[in-house]
Amino acid sequence: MNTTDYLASILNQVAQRNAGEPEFHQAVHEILECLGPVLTRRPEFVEASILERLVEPERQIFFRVPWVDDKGKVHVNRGFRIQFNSAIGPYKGGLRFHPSVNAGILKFLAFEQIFKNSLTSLPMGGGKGGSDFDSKGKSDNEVMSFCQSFMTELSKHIGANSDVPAGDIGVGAREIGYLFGQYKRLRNEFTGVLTGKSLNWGGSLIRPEATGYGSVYFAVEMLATRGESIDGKRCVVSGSGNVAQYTAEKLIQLGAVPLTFSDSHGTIYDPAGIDKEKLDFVMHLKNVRRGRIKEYADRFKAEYREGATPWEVPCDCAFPSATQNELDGGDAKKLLAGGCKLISEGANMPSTPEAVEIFQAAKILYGPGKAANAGGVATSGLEMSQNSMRLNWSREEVDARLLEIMRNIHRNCSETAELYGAPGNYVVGANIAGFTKVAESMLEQGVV
Ligand code: NDP
Ligand code: 2IT
Repeated sequence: MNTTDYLASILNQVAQRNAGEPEFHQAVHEILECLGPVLTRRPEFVEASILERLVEPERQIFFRVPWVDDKGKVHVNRGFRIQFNSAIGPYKGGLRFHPSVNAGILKFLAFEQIFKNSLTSLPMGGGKGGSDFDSKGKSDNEVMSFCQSFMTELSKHIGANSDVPAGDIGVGAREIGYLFGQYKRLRNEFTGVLTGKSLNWGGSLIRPEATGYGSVYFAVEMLATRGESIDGKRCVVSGSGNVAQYTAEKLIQLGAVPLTFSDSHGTIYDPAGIDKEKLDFVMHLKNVRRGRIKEYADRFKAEYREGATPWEVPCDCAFPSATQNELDGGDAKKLLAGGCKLISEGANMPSTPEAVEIFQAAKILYGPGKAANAGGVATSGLEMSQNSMRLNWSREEVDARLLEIMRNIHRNCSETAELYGAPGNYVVGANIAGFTKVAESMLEQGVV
């Protein structure tokens, strides 16, 4: 069988075995379509059935999460942990709490995580978990009740040396606190079993900022290849959660001008630019009061676009930082028409395949999520190191390491793309570089 037919047969098998999971198929397709040239150079990967093994999670854990609301009513959610690949380290990846969560979404996220974690150069395998729990409108007490029940089951399957979860959509400092408290109570162990912890009890400085900061550092590196800087660039940002907030913070620090935020209800557009004071308002609104982004437009002179995304706002750079498939082909065309020259993906798989194709055809700078947003998990890796050593690095030290890691990822992606005849193509570079390290490790460890 030639390489094209071989890759098609694997994709076909993935589609059949994982029916009704379009996001997982999409993530596998996006990786596999880059791997042809690697398989030609490295036939031993085909002989050892590396791909057949890679697309099958090592372990999937599904469980019931019963919990009691403030009125005494019992609810039941679903809990998941996908332990996808442990070739290069303990499973590592976030927990997502959102009503849209199902096995297919978490498999796509865990699969992406394998290659992202490989790119960081730190020893972390790929995993992801979460629940269809919706924290919107729930009291802190209800969120705690849910988290304690969720961890009661999850605690049987994780550990500082086996699987180390963290945050993702709907899981921030509050949830990590409740989850850690319950783990410690069940196991009578104070370990680095979660990352994104509070600074008071084993967290790392810069972890909250890391995904957004890293996405901007990656953008800075991409711009440098064209002799440009981020200073003065007008930027659109989607989402208004952890990643979006710290993307905006770093943009402001570097002299760029964020223009938008969004949430699942709509987008705010501030033509005057979002400055530090306005960002502080957003952080309080979203992290403390847990309100809607619309309030920004009530507070400052800005436009609120109900039901809209930020992609029609003219800009130099775009930072999709909300969720998967939030930017489609039509949006990609709008961005290009508005003058956009760079996309750095803070979210996981935010651009549809059509959008990616349009960006690549236009030869603009396009940094795929698994490279551009790897700063979050990389800093989780640094948190694990600090926990193992039982010490804390300073803010400057962690930030310097994050910056160095993002520069290395950029260099690795660029050099790999060049080596495989696709200069400037960060999709090819990230997928091949991330894959090769994992595939070699699997080969070295035998058939497991
Ligand atoms: P948060 O929960 O802090 O924020 C999520 C934001 O995205 C909110 O503004 C939310 O709006 C919006 N959003 C979520 N789902 C949808 C949807 N279906 N449609 C429109 N908007 C939506 O999550 P994070 O900032 O942590 O995560 C954002 C993205 O970044 C995700 O793709 C995540 O996987 C990725 N990521 C996160 C990392 C991290 O360290 N946290 C690391 C690497 C990637 P609303 O409040 O209305 O739901
Ligand atoms: O998608 C991601 O990389 C994350 N949600 C962060 C994972 C982590 O373990 O810090």
